Amino acid sequence: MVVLIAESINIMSKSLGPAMRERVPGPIQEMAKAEVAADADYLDLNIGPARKAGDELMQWVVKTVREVTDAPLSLDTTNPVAMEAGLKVYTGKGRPLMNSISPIRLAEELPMVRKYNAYMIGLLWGLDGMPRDANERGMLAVDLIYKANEAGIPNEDIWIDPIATPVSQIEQVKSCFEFMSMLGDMAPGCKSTVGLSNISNGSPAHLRPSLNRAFLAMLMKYNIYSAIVDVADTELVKIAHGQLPEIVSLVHRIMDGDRPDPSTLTKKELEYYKTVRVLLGETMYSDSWLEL
Ligand code: THG
Repeated sequence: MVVLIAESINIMSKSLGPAMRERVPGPIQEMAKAEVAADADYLDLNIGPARKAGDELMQWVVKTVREVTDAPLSLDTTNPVAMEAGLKVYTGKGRPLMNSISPIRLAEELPMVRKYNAYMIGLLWGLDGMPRDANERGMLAVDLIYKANEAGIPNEDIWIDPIATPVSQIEQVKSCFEFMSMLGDMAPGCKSTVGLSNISNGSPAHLRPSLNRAFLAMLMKYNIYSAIVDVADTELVKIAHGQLPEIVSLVHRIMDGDRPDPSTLTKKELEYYKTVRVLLGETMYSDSWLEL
């Protein structure tokens, strides 16, 4: 079972962004109920950088969602003042998840993790931006975990996010997998997560689920603990819940080098086969990869 963090309550969303800015509770509460009904374990409340009155916005979103569900929440903002404001009013089931903790804001963010008994998602984002390869991710992870431990946070409360990039940046995708294969040995006890939909950012809408599903099945080979996902994708939720074991094992066999005869595969298996080969960097990505 992969722990699912629902992504859709997001300031970037065409429908919910305006609702957040104008403090209209209805659409946000409907989405929260839909995410819980779709089996989300956490609801991500992403208010972005929230430079202007971020503290008031985060408190409003937390309280608005709390009126319809007591599901655990993931507070997602790069504004530490807004983060703390949300933690202050946090109630409900389970511990809060502090999302998008970054090496560049650790001094402000780490003390809050203990103070509010939260879990933390640590982004492997370097002081000069995106890490270039798996080793840079490793160095960032070691440094982040060391500083978190120093602040009294045990590995079990740290969820490492290697940062997924769009499939068009295939070298980054490969290094994300390589890093995930090392994480268990590097940081025993640490958990992991990934913003799954990042992989299909910029791809045509009707093709995004194929990429997201294959990416999740591949990450499961490295025992990914959780993922930030669109829970409206029921096939994706099934994969996460272990309800499509034959598909997941096919994906893992392909990753191990097995190349089944495509004519023996069902239509669905063939779709995964093609997509996994794109994500392994064996087939060049194009918006028509499934038709090849
Ligand atoms: N890691 C961590 N947190 C994260 C991310 C990550 N939080 C934000 C983001 N990345 C994950 N959340 C989303 C939310 C929405 C989408 C992608 C990632 C998305 N939305 C559609 C779009 O933009 O086309 C639909 C938007 C709409 O409703 O209008 O793709 O990597 N730790």
